[in-house]
Amino acid sequence: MPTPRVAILMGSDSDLPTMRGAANVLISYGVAHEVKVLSAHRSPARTVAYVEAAPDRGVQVFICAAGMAAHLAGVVAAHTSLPVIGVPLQSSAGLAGADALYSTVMMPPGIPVATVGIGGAKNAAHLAVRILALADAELAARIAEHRVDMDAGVAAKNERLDTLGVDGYLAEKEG
Ligand code: RP5
Repeated sequence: MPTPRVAILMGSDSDLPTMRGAANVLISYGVAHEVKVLSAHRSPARTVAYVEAAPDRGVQVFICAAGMAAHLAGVVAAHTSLPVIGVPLQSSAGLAGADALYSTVMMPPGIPVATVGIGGAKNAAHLAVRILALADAELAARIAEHRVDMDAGVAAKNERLDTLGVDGYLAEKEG
């Protein structure tokens, strides 16, 4: 197994379907990572032990996802000097993820959590890759390629839209 450079942590296995998006982005960049269920509330000692041991195992960035009263990212940030990216998740409680967003983003000065949007698993991974790329020229080149690909994708859509018109474009997209 390659040394994991990114740790994707989540409060529950019910978060996995969303966080698969983060893992897939890291796979697309060829960034070694590991995925763990660790709860700030249900398994506090296990969570802290994992975070404290992670740097020696090669982990350089943490992505922490949780819903409801989401304290995972904050607790991880309290126990490491490595960058922590928080992903607030929507839960079934009916607050549409605003509960987790506030819990994750409002950290006290000195203990930062770089918080992405609600359910922003993919962007968390893109941000982790950008952090790693500061000291990894190969990864930086792959990010540049990805940006070119995105631009080409937008250009292709406009070309199709010009060719088909709005109704034809939507018919093709939906059909
Ligand atoms: C949070 O509580 C987890 O991150 C999850 O989003 C939410 C619900 O957890 P389960 O009851 O589905 O395990 O800690």
